[in-house]
Amino acid sequence: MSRAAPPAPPGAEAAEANVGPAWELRGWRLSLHHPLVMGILNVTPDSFSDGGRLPSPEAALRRARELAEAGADLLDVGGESTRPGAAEVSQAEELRRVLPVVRLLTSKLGLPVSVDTRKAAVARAALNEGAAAVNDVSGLDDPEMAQAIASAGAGAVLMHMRGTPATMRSLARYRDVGEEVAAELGGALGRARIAGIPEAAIILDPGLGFAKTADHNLHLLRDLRPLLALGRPILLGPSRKAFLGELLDGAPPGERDVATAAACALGYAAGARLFRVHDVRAARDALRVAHAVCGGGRA
Ligand code: HH2
Repeated sequence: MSRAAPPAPPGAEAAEANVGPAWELRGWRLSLHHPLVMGILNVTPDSFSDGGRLPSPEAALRRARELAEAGADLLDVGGESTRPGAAEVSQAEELRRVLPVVRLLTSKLGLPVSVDTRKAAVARAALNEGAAAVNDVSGLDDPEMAQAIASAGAGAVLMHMRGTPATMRSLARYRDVGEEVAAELGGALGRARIAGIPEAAIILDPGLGFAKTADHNLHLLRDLRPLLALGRPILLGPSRKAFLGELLDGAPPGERDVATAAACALGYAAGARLFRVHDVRAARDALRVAHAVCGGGRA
């Protein structure tokens, strides 16, 4: 008796059509034929789940090695918490936190490093220290950011949010969250293209938790088709976020890694290809299962 092939998961076809073979970032080529995991390295005193854990560049390097060992494909270094209500960090302070860590990681680790920043000056300095990509949660809000990325030949993650971390909560109002996030992210994509950032360098992110309610996050995880229609691979950052805590009867951030892995697997089935997480091993394992179930074979 022969079995019918399982139906393709929603988004899978669109994902295959537009991911292209690889994400190209400053000489690195990360294949998108299997899920990619971005390990989070927050060098902040106040990040919502891991603030204050990495007091020195050496501690950051030790943590980076653990993330690499667990299977991270790249590492994302951030010097500013963007949790809801977070205060802005000065450029000088962000540079002081981020640069020594980027310098150490790019010289000691054989993995690409991205810098999580909204400031073009911080991006430029990190790129000078060897960072391969910029992860901009503001979607190129700083008028000099697109040029900073383009002239370095760096990769770009363009995330959707509204307002700033201080104001975004009140801006979580949508008629159709998927269509509106895609339309607004399309503006950032246009700015990237005009600045000359190559297509193969650009990744899009709906910004889970950024000007989104829990229901908006669930809707986006369920249906990424409007974003996939923009024609670029999708990154998701569900890691330890409050909407998972709500689903787990108020579990604290440190107890949300299994839920994060589940969200990654479902996001993969919906068409996302990159995942920004704290617990790399858990996400990696869940994504290997998702990849095999979706017909991609063994990752
Ligand atoms: N989420 C956070 C930070 N950067 N970047 C992208 N591309 N996508 C995300 O969803 C995303 C991101 C917030 O999480 P975290 O870094 O854990 O916390 P904090 O902002 O408090 O440092």
